Amino acid sequence: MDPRVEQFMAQIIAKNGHENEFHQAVQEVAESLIPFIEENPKYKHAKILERIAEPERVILFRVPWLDDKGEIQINKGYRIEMNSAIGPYKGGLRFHPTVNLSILKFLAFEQVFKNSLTTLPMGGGKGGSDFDPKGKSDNEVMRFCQSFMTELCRHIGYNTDVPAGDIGVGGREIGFMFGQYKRIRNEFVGVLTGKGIQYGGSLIRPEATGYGAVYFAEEMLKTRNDSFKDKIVAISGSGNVAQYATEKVTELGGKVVTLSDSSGFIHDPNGINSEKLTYIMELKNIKRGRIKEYADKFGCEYYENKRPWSIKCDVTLPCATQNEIDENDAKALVANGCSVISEGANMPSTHEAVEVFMENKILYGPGKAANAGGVAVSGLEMSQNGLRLSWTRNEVDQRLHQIMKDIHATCEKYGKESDGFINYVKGANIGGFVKVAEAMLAQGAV
Ligand code: NDP
Ligand code: 2IT
Repeated sequence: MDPRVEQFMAQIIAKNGHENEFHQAVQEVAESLIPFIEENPKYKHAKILERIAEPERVILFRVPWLDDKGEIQINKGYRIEMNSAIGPYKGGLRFHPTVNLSILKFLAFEQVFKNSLTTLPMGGGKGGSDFDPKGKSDNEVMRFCQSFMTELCRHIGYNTDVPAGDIGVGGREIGFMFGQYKRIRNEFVGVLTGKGIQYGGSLIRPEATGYGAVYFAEEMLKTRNDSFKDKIVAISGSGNVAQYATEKVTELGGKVVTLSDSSGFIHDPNGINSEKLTYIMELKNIKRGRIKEYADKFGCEYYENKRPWSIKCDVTLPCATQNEIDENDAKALVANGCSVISEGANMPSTHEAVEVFMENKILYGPGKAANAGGVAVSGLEMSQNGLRLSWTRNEVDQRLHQIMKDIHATCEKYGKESDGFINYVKGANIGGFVKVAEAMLAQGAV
């Protein structure tokens, strides 16, 4: 490791205990940025990177709620307000039993760079709870969301901090939280994004992250005069991001052959066409069932407790969770001929996996660039709420598409190496950093 990065990381580790995921996210950024900052001493003197790595505010609270048996349950609630240099804090809420401070700080840290890359005026934040929505009734989810928002509502606001969804938080949860916010604060404002279309949501927001990750992959393919036509695509996850990534790949002529959940993955060599995707959407969004049921219905293979990275494919879209591709998975993907990775999930590849992609000159789009389409359309939802009008599907989709093209161009600008290879990690990190750093310089030591 570069000794300057090592020295910087020693401070981060000393200050942030055992927060391994946070260390991992900061180190990846530091590796790109420290050489750049050496060439731009104004950022060094103002300690911009040191400041960016410290949240402006961390809010931790108790979330008590009554289950269907009348028993009190207690969860932790969090909101990390990471950076507000270029706009109100913005970022999702995650409800999953693995949620802790390390996970949310890594997500909030990445969000700062991602939101800057979108070109929209949004700072970075993230929040959530260790609440597990799996197996809970709609009433239990509602009572939990109401209790969570009863505390959160005093910390957020449409000019302060605007949460949205992430793992375990979709339209149902956003609806319950919006209702509670409105009831307590007595104001109808765009304080959350990912809202239902009847009460201020944006068309294309549900599709945005998955579509965006595919648009980004398409731009990467274009640099090699290639396209999605006839490509075999392996996708992980089967939630919001995975579903709409599948839809867009199929529309562009590619064939999606895998999807997964935390229990295992399905391999359908015939491809997950639109009829099969409709089944998955019903299974996952309404019945809240398991992906195994797809294999039973359509007669394909199901691999229990396995991830899809052993399957031969041309393009990989990891759309489930952090660190789901390790070094061996990365080697298997490369050995099987995969040459494009576009991350729908946040930090799905370990540090070692990324090294494998780099050594093999894979077109590797890191999450903070590739999955920025979700928060970009959240930004467009905020704009529409501010204007008190709604744009058409086509208008929002075109804006999303253009934003993903622009993010690709930014990555190319800052990440192109002398041999022509585009280092998207470096490009995204520097490209996201510059706007935030300039704003922080202008605003003084705050
Ligand atoms: P969903 O809750 O809709 O779906 C999550 C999917 O990932 C499910 O299939 C889930 O399986 C699987 N999964 C979750 N945790 C694990 C785990 N620990 N191991 C294996 N599989 C797991 O979430 P989203 O689709 O919204 O989010 C997916 C990823 O995309 C996350 O990394 C998120 O941060 C990122 N992202 C989301 C955005 C958005 O707009 N929603 C925007 C940008 C990034 P199971 O049902 O079994 O838990
Ligand atoms: O990781 C992410 O970018 C999100 N979960 C979406 C955040 C948002 O505010 O739309």
